[in-house]
Amino acid sequence: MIQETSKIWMDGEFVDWADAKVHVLTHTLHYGLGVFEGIRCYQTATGPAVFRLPEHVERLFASAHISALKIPFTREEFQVAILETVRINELDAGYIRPLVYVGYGAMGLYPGDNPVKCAIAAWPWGAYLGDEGLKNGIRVKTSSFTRQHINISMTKAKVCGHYVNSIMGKVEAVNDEYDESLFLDTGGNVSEGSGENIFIARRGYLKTPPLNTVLEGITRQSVLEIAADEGVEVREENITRDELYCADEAFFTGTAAEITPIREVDRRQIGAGRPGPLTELIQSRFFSAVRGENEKYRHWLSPVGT
Ligand code: PPE
Repeated sequence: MIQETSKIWMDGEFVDWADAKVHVLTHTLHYGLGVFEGIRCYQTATGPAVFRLPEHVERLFASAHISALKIPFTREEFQVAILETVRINELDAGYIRPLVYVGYGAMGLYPGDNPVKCAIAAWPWGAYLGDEGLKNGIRVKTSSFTRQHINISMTKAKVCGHYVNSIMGKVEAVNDEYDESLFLDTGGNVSEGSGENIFIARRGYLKTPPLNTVLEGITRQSVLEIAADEGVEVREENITRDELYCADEAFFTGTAAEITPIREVDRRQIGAGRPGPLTELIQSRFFSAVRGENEKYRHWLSPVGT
């Protein structure tokens, strides 16, 4: 169960958690055209701070633009509302979920003049794939469902309906007693997890799929920057399934998943079957960055303030 907090921001005002409701004929609930974000807030020595807030708000607006939804707020208003949502709920650390959806009005596929509605919720959320997974690595199953084709779903947009594909894979993986699913794209290359980007390490360098069929992950981007600062080469190139099987290391990146090592794929051990040196390096640099312990990455944090 979700850990409830006190208030949810809805269209410019805060309402009690229990009152944050919509009509059952809300357009997005039927057809899936809505866009969302997942953002984390971390505890730092100088108080809670939101990780890469402008980048997340920018992606939310890009998702809306791709989906032809006009958000009735500015980027600045959204950023302020996100910080206020963390503050009002007195969260030290947690997860923030902004959502933009098509409200009640006409039914039928044409969204017409239905209002574009917005909400922001925030709640405490620990390790997405478990503390044990974060520490020792997770077991992954290649999904029998293919990732959406780039001209079927606009993968640069974080659209609610895209996650049906993710859920199919996730449920299949969990039912088969794995922790997470991995999708291949229509060309057969490794794409991404149900809610994560993937990296592999091989012969001393990192490799991640190019931004064709995958979400433009903000954690992925942070890893690219950390790797560059550490002098670790990263190639944005296609990865095949057998190449993944033979990787020295592999890990998932995502706001919810953070940096989660992968220790097994399809019952094949990856590398030594535990987090390898590059994974541990990236993971430790990432966690010190989000906790404000590294001056170099201080600009990634927006203090929540009092
Ligand atoms: N790919 C997908 C499909 C995806 O959903 C996410 C985030 C990523 C990659 C990584 O992107 P980023 O968070 O910017 O590094 N998935 C979000 C939803 C998870 C959920 O279960 O809900 C997240 O991590 O917030």
